Amino acid sequence: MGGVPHCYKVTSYSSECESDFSNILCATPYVPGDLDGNWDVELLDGILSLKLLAGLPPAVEIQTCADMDSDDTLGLQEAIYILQIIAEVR
Ligand SMILES: [Ca+2]
Ligand SMILES: [Ca+2]
Repeated sequence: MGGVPHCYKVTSYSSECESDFSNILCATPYVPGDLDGNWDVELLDGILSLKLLAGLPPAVEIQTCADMDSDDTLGLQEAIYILQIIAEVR
């Protein structure tokens, strides 16, 4: 699993005219459960999620976009989600 950048440039059509293209804009989607931001959900993410639950300081910067249920918190749901991915049951 990995985040692949999506890049776009846009133009506008109206009847017979076309505008110039815009500058290229790129965005890379986040990976739910990827707490360390390496574009993969793996054992380290599971360990980080359990450390967060225990109130221990993480060894790396946590990616808040890893929130998989959109409740703006990283907690038990993420830990379960990550462990299910690691165990290949999800
Ligand atoms: Ca990761
Ligand atoms: Ca959450």
